[in-house]
Amino acid sequence: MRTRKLWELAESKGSRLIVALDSVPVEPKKLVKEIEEYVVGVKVGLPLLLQWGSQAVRELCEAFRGTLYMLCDFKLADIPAVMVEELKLISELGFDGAIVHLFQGGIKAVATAADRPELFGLAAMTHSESRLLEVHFGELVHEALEAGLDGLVVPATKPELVRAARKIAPGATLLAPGVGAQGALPGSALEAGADFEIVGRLVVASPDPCLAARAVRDAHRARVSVISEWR
Ligand code: 3DU
Repeated sequence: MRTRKLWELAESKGSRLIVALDSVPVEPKKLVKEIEEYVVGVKVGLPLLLQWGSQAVRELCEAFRGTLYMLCDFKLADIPAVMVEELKLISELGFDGAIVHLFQGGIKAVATAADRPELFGLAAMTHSESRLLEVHFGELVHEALEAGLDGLVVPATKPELVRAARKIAPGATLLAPGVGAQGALPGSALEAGADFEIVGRLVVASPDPCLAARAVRDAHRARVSVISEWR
């Protein structure tokens, strides 16, 4: 099974938390060291890359890929030939997985590339203005499934879409951003059927990221035990 590392970390650390690193106020390695105990992985966004540079991203992957799932979110949505090249470079930086858009089409060709990281297709977005994607939600999920992607990104702020994705793709690994700063409560997306919650500013912009990460991890633990009693 792909995403094995992610699930093994979830099991061994008792965590369903992936922290989104976008604008980070301190040196990324220092921040990740502080929260490492409570998270299964970190998601690296374009603001971090642009602020700190690709060498810092490479060093971050080198430092933590042994203990964390390293997820890349560079908002990829290009023609297949360019995406294949981007994903090869992302793999070389040391990432385990990458988030890709689906609306541009051609993801099947991208997914067949040899040197690619694990791929999570973005099926819908968290903000209310993202109507055009939402109209095609079911088609985007099917596009990802047909291409054999490893998982989906679904919005915690729209639990009905998390539930729908879980129904259409029962075996997919579902990652849900939108918790904290964007309004969804920690654990709410897990309850709707997601497997992991992606949390950024609630942790990263906190005066005490370590404490914030632990609080979210604990909220997840409470939900996961209730959920597994249901199943
Ligand atoms: O709002 P936060 O600070 O918790 O960060 C959420 C992260 O998830 C951020 O990196 C953003 O780029 C990403 N994301 C969404 O917020 C919503 C989506 O639909 C997809 C990705």
